[in-house]
Amino acid sequence: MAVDLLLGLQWGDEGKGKVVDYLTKNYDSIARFQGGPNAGHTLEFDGIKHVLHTIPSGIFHKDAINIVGNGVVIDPVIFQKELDGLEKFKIDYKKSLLISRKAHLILPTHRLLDAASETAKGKAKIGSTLKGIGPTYMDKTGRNGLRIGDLEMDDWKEKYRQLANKHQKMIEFYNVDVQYDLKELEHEFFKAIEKIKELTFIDSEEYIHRFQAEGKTILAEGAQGSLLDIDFGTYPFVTSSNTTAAGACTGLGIAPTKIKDVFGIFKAYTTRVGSGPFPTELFDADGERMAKVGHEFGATTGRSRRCGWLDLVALKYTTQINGVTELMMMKADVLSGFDTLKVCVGYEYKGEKIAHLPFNIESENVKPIYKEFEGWSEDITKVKDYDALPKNLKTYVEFIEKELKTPIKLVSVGPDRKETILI
Ligand code: 2SA
Ligand code: MG
Repeated sequence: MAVDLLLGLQWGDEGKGKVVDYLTKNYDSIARFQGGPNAGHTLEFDGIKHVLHTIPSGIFHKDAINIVGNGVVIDPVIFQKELDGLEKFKIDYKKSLLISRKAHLILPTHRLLDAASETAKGKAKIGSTLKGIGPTYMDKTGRNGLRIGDLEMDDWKEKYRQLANKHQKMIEFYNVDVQYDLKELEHEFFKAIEKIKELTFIDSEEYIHRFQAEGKTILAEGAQGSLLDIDFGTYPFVTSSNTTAAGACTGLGIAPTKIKDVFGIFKAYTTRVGSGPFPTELFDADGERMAKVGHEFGATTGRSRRCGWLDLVALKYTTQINGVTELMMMKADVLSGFDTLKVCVGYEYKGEKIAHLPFNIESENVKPIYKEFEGWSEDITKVKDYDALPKNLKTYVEFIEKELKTPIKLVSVGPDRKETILI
């Protein structure tokens, strides 16, 4: 059976968690393929808000199998906290949560290295979530990493020690002020490892292959967004994994020929957390309004997110790279009440008008060219049918569809599962 992918088309926080939760009933399994606890997937239902970091968003559905793929990096301490959170809601995850033996572990010293590297960069810092993501993927590609499967071997603690010792030397090399008590961090780490060892470890690529052969369906859930992709994002202000469609193949062991639909999730406007270029960023009352009405704060770090108008140039680029078959527009309700809306349809770049993403999209090089749309003032959160939406919102939706040559199949009008309109 085929696999469908769900990905963010902007800089993350598009609302992927909500859509996965909404779609889970159609799939036998939900699988994460990249990233780690830098992600913050927010789900809201029955009046309660849940934030997941490493665990797939299908965990609240009792029949779904949730797979943490080989492309994911796992911090046992954060993972354990997520499990504790599930226990509070009496979620029985022991049978429904499976972890790839090939997933890499985030060590306490990876987190310290992340902090040291960011401090050393000063003003040029990436604005990382400080979860140790970059250093862990560096050890993976540098062929030094420690994996979940190593925990089943007798000598894993020796491997751990070797790696942690090397990290300590590297932290010294950075020569910055990073305070830590490694004993305390390790105590917490080893305790969390014991809890993780109670879970089922799998050879996920083999498991997924068998699962498909039995006719079962999988939804691969992306984390962060396509513009944070290590290859195609706004480098170096990106995360350290492939957040685009190809990442699902390498991060789960799924053949490209098995992928059917690619759901591209985007917000009706744009946000970014952390440093890096953002051509349509707003520094005025409109941006403040988006941040306030949209509650634009990082789900993992609580940092405020930068806000701006929808950037169709960037969206076209990520729609193409991912081969998106269906678009889903989130947070349309946040735009209610604006007199005028703007959409970026091109850039002024080196005195020329261009309609693609150039190599260098720093704001001093790129000036957005906007098309204006009339806004709407109605409260749309209770609307159930597309036809009942304000005319100006439908004009906005249909313009985006036409420009991206891809249908918009879902419009979200509020954070709750129920506040979702299918088209
Ligand atoms: P990292 O930690 O090394 O992956 O950071 C590198 C860049 O990637 C950005 N990044 C993110 N951007 C948006 N959302 C993310 N997840 C959290 C959330 C973020 C939070 O869902 O809200 O709570 O702050 C996420 N994860 C990584 C990051 O800002 C850097 O620009
Ligand atoms: Mg998020």
